[in-house]
Amino acid sequence: MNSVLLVNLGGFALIATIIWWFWLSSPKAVRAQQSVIEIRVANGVYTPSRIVAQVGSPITVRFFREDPSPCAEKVIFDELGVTADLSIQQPIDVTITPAEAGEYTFTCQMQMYRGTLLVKDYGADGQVKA
Ligand SMILES: [Cu+2]
Repeated sequence: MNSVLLVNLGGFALIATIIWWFWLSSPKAVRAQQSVIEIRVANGVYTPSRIVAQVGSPITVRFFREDPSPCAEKVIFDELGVTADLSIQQPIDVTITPAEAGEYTFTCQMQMYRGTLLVKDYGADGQVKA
C-alpha cells in the first residue's frame, strides 16, 4: 500500500518535472520583456533617465510627476513627435512604437529634465543588431 503510494508520487513528480522542463522553463536567458516602464519626475530628474525599447514593439512609459513646478508639466519626445501633459501625482501613460533603432532624447519643454530612450533592434534570434 505504502510502496504503491510512493511509486505513484514518484511518477507524479517525474511528470511534473517533465512538464516543467519542456513547457515552463525558459530555454535560455531572454531579455526582460517589459512593456511598461515607470518614470518618476521629481527634483529636476527623470528616474530612471535612460530606458530601453525594442524596434517595432510598443512601449508604455508611465510618468509619475511629483514636481509641481510648471517646468515639469510636459514631456516631449522631440524626434518621435510625441508630447504629453503630465498631471501632478497622477500616472500618465505615453505609448510609443519606435520604428528605428537609435537614441532618442525626451525632455520637459525647457529641456531641464532630460532622459534618453534607447531603441534597439533585436532580431528574431534575440540578438541585438543595433
Ligand atoms: Cu522644465
